[in-house]
Amino acid sequence: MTESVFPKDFLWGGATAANQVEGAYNEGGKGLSIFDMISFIPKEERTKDIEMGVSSRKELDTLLAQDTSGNFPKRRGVDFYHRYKEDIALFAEMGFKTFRLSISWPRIFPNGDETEPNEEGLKFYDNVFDELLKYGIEPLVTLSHYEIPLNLVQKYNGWIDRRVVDFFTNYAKTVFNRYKDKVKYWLTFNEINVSTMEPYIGSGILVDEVEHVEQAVYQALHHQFVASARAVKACHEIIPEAQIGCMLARMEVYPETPNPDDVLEALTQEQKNLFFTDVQVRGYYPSFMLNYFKDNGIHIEMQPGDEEILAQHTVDFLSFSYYMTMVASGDAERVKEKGNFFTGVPNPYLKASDWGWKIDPKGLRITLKKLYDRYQVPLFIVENGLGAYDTVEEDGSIIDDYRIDYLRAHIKEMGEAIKEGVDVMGYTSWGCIDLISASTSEMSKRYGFIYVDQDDYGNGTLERKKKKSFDWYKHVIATNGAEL
Ligand code: BGP
Repeated sequence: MTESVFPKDFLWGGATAANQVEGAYNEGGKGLSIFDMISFIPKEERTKDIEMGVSSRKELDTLLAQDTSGNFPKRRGVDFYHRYKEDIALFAEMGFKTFRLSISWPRIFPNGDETEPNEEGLKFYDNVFDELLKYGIEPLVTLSHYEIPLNLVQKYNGWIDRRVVDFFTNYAKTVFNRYKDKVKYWLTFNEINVSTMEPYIGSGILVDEVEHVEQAVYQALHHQFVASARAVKACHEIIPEAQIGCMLARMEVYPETPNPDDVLEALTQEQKNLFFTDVQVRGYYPSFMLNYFKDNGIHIEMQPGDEEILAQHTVDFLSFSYYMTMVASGDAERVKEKGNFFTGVPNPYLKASDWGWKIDPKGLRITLKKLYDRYQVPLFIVENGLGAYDTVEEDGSIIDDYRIDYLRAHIKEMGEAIKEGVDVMGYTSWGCIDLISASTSEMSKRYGFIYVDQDDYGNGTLERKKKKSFDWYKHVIATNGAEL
């Protein structure tokens, strides 16, 4: 057998988020979350690729008045809430060392601002963690994966209000205390940088209710940074042996040409992407960002002690999602190309997924090297994968060679980065079981090793089926990445 370049205790696994898999949106005492309000819009009727946001109270009220049995895919997920045992057994069969999931904040605090948690919600995750531990799978838990209780939006306009820091701290302490013997790996906010691009999803902000959107967004973000640092502090105090990380939607940006204007633009975009991890890993706002605030009339209101807590309670590791790379041009007039949350100019060297996301395995290696050079903390790839349409053959098989090719190429480059000295803790492929897409609410955009029988409109038996990639990944894990 070829020798593995991956560390012996490398954390192989898969990743999900509560709002995209659980369903049962109104069971077990759960309150509504911001994602429960996203209705499905078929591709032909969509005006933009990303349909994640709600911007006004009126829009929210209209959605609240709608029949809940209709078009709200994130409310139904793939029924993990009732089928977690079956799903975890399949993850165990693949040999997962870890499983990334998120706790739904409104399952624990239905309104977000009460002091007493919902016992039924706590019990659900006890059961899930017990089931994982039964198979020796380490839970990797995101505290907030686009999952703000709706009440906090309605009453406080989300993270703009400083009081939300206390609500979140109470939530974080509650789950650390409850699960201290079960969960050793934690993440604070999923893709924290999405806050500036999608304020409703990232920070629970209704933009129609604020005068200066950027001011509001960065103030909310400051509160999230403080809340994240407080969670790090509490986690270390309550579970000393635990490790807690931040989470970034990583965007590697290439300059289109060696023209210094393109290079400078690429660098500026990178700095804006890395600002979030600068604060969470280094513990302070970088000077280029302070300057940006000054130039744009943004004033961040800080309370005494904020700078100290950011500096003293930095994360143990940096985790990130990686799907694609972008290309920057110094010429702002050029045609913009779509990506997940980012735009750029076309890269003629790369192919794209059916959703236009550029496939770039080597970019993962570049990113790993760059992040490790900059921060010198362990890295964890907690999302990577190919969203694709799958076909169930007549004999029931699903031959997803395109997914295997994608993952193989990325894992290979991750191995190269490790060989070159980068400290990588683990790899959790996104959507290890098919789930509802975050950006489009489609079910047909599938990432899984496990197929779920459900269409974009919620029709289907929800039956689980192994795809060809299931056995492939099982072998990857069994050989600790030596055989891809
Ligand atoms: C990330 C999110 C995930 C996930 C993934 C794929 O941004 O953290 O929740 O869904 O992207 O995106 P999509 O579902 O839009 O294909």
